[in-house]
Amino acid sequence: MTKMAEIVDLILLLGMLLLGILDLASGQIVYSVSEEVNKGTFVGNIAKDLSIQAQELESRMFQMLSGSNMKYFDVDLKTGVLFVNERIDREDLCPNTLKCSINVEAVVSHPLNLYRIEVNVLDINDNSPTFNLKSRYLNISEWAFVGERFPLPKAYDPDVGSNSIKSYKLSPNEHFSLDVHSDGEQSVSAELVLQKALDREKQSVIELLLTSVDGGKPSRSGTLQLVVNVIDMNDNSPTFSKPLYKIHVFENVSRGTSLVMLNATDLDEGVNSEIVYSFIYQEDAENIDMFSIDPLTGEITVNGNIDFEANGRYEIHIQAKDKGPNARAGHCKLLVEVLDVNDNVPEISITSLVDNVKEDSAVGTAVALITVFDNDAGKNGKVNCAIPSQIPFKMQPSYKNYYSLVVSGPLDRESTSQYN
Ligand SMILES: [Ca+2]
Ligand SMILES: [Ca+2]
Ligand SMILES: [Ca+2]
Ligand SMILES: [Ca+2]
Repeated sequence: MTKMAEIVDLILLLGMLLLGILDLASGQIVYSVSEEVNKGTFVGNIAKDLSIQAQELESRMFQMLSGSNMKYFDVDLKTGVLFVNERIDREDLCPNTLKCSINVEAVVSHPLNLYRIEVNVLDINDNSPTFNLKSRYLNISEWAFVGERFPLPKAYDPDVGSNSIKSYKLSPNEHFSLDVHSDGEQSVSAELVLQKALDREKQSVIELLLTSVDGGKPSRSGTLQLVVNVIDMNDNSPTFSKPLYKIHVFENVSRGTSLVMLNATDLDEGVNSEIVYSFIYQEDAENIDMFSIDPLTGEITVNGNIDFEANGRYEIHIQAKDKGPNARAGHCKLLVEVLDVNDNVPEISITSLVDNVKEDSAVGTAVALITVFDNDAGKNGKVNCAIPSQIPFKMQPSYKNYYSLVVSGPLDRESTSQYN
């Protein structure tokens, strides 16, 4: 056919369409073909379906009308077979629509006729569900209630119908289950449901795998890593390493000396575990001022002059409090035993004294009663009382700190008239 003849034919055809002479409905045929099939795949036999002899196609100048969809198909003029001429991607051709079809038109002359051919493109499951993220972080308080729900991102699958997303699955774990909602076709979503209470102190991060599965045969799937960060709550009190600390200190210890480092720990995190140490002032504990405590380290130091004789034992109550909201506290007791140092000189007092001793006084005659007292305690308070041995007197212990000075040898006024 010459170019001129073609144009004439076309004008004629358009004229007929305008006048409504051409019966389009009579020329309508419908075929179906799957997407992504090979070039040359049989779609239908046009000659047979339009009741045209295959050998007449050429003589009646059968031709597909130029249009944007023509490239997908071609006709073998010898056999009348309509076949796939180019790759058909349903998802590219008809994104987000359930039904996808390609309309092509064909024309024959003698007599002139126009045919419309509709080819339905059938979906195949050639896409896997995908999430637009590799991983999703969820911050969940360790105080979340069992039964609490947490929405999850949806996956996307460009296929349609049963080839699209059908369900979600969750990796086995002890804390969460999955609730899958199917709100009609193309809309399946999932929520995490807390099944067992969280405890940040036991496990602070929980990793899960969410899998989206489509309904194709065979099915395809896509995964999303879920990272649950368990947010700390102030549910632990500081605890001292020992409920009772016992220390000994010499009474002459100098001010500022470090005595002991108390240690408390709190299993929580951040401010919920930051500890402040302090003394608990009780009614009978005014002597605590002898000591001080470092609020940050728990170090106890001497803050006064410790005097065994004034107080030999201190009992101090200490608290460790965290800085969290609704602060929690732990307690311990510190016992300080003061050790005596020999810092007191024995005091000797003569209770009674015989002014004159006769030189014929018998051995054993008491001439004085002496009291010895030492403010120190224990060994340091023990007093040994003695007098020079070359004189005829001796000390004789009588009762506790009392001694008697007794004559221990012959007295001779002529040789020694006075003893001091
Ligand atoms: Ca799919
Ligand atoms: Ca598909
Ligand atoms: Ca705490
Ligand atoms: Ca906690």
